[in-house]
Amino acid sequence: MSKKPIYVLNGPNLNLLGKREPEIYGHATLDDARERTQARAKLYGLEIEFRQSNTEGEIVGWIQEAHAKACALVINAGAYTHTSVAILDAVLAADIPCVEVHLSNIFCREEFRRHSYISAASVGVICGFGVKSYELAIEALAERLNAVEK
Ligand code: CA2
Repeated sequence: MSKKPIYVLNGPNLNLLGKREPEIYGHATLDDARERTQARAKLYGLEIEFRQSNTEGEIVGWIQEAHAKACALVINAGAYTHTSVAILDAVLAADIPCVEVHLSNIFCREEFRRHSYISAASVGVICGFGVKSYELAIEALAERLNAVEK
């Protein structure tokens, strides 16, 4: 099994999770998301590196870093999902499996949220399950990485 962590990267405004718009994004905070994702990874003997940034360039830098330091990516790029060719190019260049996640179901909201640049570089997309989306992404990657449940 790989000893490298899964990088779990979060985009703009996700630091507000649990503090605003609970009707869309739920009551769990980003710290709750980190804890639940970490607990799910631990079940498979996997490590995570969980980060959030409001800056596109910083996220691109972390994805570049992941190429050498991570075994896989889980990305909720927030609004950059719908705008960022730079993040798409970084994920393609990282050349490690990426799962795109969203808290909300982006397909039953505004039309502009239906298109994601990240999907083209992802092995799969999970959306609509709140923080559980992150846990499901870890499960999917664990199987792909052949991690054994402990
Ligand atoms: O559903 C998701 O996870 C999104 O990636 C969240 C983004 C949105 O732009 C995407 O279309 C879907 C927004 C993140 C903002 O997060 C907030 C959380 C709580 C309160 C306010 C914003």
